[in-house]
Amino acid sequence: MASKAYIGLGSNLGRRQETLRRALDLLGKRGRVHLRALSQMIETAPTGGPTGQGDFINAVAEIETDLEPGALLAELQQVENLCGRDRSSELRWGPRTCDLDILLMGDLVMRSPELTVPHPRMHQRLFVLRPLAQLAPQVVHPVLGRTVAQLLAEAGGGRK
Ligand code: A4P
Ligand code: MG
Repeated sequence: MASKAYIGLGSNLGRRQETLRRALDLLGKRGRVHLRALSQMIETAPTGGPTGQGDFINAVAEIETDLEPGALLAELQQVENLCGRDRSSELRWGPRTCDLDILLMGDLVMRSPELTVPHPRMHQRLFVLRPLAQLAPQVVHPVLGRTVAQLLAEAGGGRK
């Protein structure tokens, strides 16, 4: 059965918007993931990581897929690689051409060494919650039991 999932996209190296568009295009063309909606692309200051790295472009996509969670992660990582990501030369939370994270996947809750869903830091991050709230304000976080709109307000997203 197909599940609905939300994917966080981020880039702060190279042609950021173009890279994210290419990632979405590839995901669609490869045929395992169906793109249903896309938030605006927003420019955000980097959270964590080395100082001096450039601002990010972030967005969230709503998808449908028949893939199991682990296979969806593998698919996202292959697309990251096709978009020029080279993990071997990266610092934690440092600059990257293309980061695709699984934020939510229906009501799934899982924690394995490779994959944690919902994404463990999504509820603290305005660069995730703002675009996610454009698509899914009433979706409930299955661990925290609060809607995306509530999480955004609690993270300070109501403030300018
Ligand atoms: N992994 C576990 N759970 C997941 C999941 N739900 N989705 C594992 C995707 N991957 C998941 O990821 C590291 C490992 O996390 C993977 O091998 C996978 O098995 P990665 O893509 O290599 O690196 P990452 O995403 O940088 O790691 P991490 O620690 O998840 O970073 P965050 O927390 O996502 O932070 N500031 C702004 N403004 N915008 C950003 O987009 N991104 C980060 C990355 C930091 N600061 C940022 C931004
Ligand atoms: Mg990632």
